[in-house]
Amino acid sequence: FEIEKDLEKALKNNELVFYLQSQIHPTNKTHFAESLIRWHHPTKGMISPMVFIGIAEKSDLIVQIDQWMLTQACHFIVQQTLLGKSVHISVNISGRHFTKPDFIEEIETLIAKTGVDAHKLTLEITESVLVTDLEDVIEKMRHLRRYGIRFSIDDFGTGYSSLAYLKKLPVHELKIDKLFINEIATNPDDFKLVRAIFEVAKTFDLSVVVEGVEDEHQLEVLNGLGKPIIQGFIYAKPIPANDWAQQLTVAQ
Ligand code: G
Ligand code: G
Ligand code: MN
Ligand code: NA
Repeated sequence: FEIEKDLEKALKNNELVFYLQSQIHPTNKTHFAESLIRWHHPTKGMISPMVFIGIAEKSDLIVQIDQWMLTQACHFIVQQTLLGKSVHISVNISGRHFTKPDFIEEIETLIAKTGVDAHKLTLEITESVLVTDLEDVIEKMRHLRRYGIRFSIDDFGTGYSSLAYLKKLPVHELKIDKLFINEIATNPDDFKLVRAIFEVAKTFDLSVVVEGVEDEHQLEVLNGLGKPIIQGFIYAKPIPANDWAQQLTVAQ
């Protein structure tokens, strides 16, 4: 089983599947979710992105995967909006993709082609992007923000970039990785780290999404620190987008 070759086929043969995981906001009436890819392999069954994203990132395959997902997400937003549902989708963008010279153009084309309201779209990038050409990153974000697109830093705190960039970067949101959340209710160091990230977010007026919340103890600790957006199994697992859509209520 050669992942690279099979992935190319998967893109052609419609084997990729679009999943969504709810992000629970303390107040907002809009339904938020992160798009997460799955691969329905003809003989191996469902394959987790943990297995293939890393390999795809070694080539432009990851760009094609991201583009496939972005297109799905935009069509989904348009479709739900027509049904009177207010949704907001966060899409993962790999570093290789974001740093492409024609990234802005690609997103502009996507917005034009799908007719999506870009205010309903967040792009998640990781810190790895920020250690490349920071001026280029800022320029791209500024440009795309004009359409209403939001930016989020995924896996915040797990990379090697410095905090200095935060004051320059036109991002809206930090996502705290599950790694910091696992023992937040029992490990004082993890608690202090997460508290520090909340402080940083407040300083720069950024939203906080907390990933990997699985139990009430974690939730209690987090709600004591602020009122973050929660993405975790305690509320919802990633499910096929069509199933996710079934549970939505009409806005107003
Ligand atoms: O559910 P989870 O196992 O879904 O996802 C594992 C990893 O795969 C996550 O780190 C996530 O960022 C990554 N991932 C999921 N979907 C996509 C995608 O469409 N594009 C990229 N670049 N990464 C994705
Ligand atoms: O792109 P990112 O690394 O943020 O992707 C989120 C990852 O976290 C996905 O793999 C998703 O399935 C996973 N995830 C989200 N919530 C939970 C949780 O509560 N428990 C576990 N084990 N994984 C989670
Ligand atoms: Mn993500
Ligand atoms: Na993460």
